[in-house]
Amino acid sequence: MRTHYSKELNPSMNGQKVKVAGWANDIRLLGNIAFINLRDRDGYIQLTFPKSKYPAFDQLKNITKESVLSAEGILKESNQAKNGFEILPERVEILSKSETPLPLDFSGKIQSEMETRLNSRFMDLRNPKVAAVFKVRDSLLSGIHTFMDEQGFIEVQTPKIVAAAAEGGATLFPVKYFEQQAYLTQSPQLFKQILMSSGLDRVYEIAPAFRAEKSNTTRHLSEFTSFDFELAFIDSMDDVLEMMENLITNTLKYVNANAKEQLDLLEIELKIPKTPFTRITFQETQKLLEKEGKTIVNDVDTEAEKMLGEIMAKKGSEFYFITHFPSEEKPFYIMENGEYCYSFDLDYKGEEMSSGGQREHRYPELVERIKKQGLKPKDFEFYLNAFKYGMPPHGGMGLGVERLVEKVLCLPNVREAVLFPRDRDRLVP
Ligand code: AMO
Repeated sequence: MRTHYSKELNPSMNGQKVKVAGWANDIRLLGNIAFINLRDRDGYIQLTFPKSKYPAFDQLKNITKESVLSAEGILKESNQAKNGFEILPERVEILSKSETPLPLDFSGKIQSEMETRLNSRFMDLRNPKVAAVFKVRDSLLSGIHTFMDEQGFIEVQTPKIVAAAAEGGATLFPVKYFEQQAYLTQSPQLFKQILMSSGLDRVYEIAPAFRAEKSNTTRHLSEFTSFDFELAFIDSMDDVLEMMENLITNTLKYVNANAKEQLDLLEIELKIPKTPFTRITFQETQKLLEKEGKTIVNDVDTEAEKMLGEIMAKKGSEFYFITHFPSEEKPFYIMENGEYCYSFDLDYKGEEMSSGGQREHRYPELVERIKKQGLKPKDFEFYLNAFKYGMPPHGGMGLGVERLVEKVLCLPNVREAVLFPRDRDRLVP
């Protein structure tokens, strides 16, 4: 239906016949001339209709704002038009007439509530700045795929309907699975670990994960995109941390190189962090926060995360690892060493992006840890079997893709980084 997208047109094509298509972003009907500002995926095109040259001039009044049009005509260089050219259409076809009034002013001139915007997300996304978020997200995911591929990881898909909780029972969504009780997966954790004993010793997955988060916050979703990797034959947790920081820097470089236009539109200057990222232990974190009057016991709560973000920003670190959490705080699959365990969180500007660690690969120790956490080894038989017949030392991490997009683009809410967010109150659209 088109010969060119807006981006592919320029004044040097003066005199050329072109066909364009898109939405009627703005319509101005004057006595002897009319203008339609046509919007497509990449930008805007000015259609100019002098009454004397366009026989169907009177029919232009039937076009409503946001109707979908195609227009064929001659491109003409013009100093008055924004892009330095306009199109003088010979023919315009209304492909889909828009109803009025519109459910949302998506132009950004009037600030709409997030709820209103999400209710009419199809229209909200017609705002180029809103759409740019998803182009950056796409670029970020391409960057991740590129890096993982270069590092010899294979991409896998593991089940989303599962029989056991990987991350504790509190946030499980139950599913009736024929005659059995099943759940939506919270994380591919158990499966990516099982794969470490299979010989596929570097795997990654980017897939939905589900958490029945009871409270509505700006950083929690009921359905999020979990990017996980698992790496076998590691000497220590440091191997995972190094992979992680290379992954982050390479991915951000990729985004800078491939989504420059969108970053500019969103006025984001993306800084590439220096490696190695700062590493602080949980104990050191406790001390740093204590100085600021904040006490943490076993975990870094949201307030503490934010405070730590400010402390680290002053030291020039946007990305930093918190390592060696107390053993009882972290899931059974993490390897412990007495009081603390080989686990880490990767935080970015005061928010947790990822957590991971070295896993307990020794069967007897793993069974002990499961029991210690009040769980039944029998419920994890399918997982534990993989540890009985040759399981290499391994580690890995899980990262919330939406949280990374949120922080990279300085968005006020994680929902801005999801096309159709799912939360405590939202199931449609
Ligand atoms: P964890 O539970 O910390 O670890 O989750 C990993 C990362 O996933 C993101 N995340 C979320 N994002 C949005 N909404 C949510 N409700 C939500 N829950 C988690 C966060 C978090 O850092 N199996 C381990 C990972 C591992 O050890 O490999 C796990 O799932 O960014």
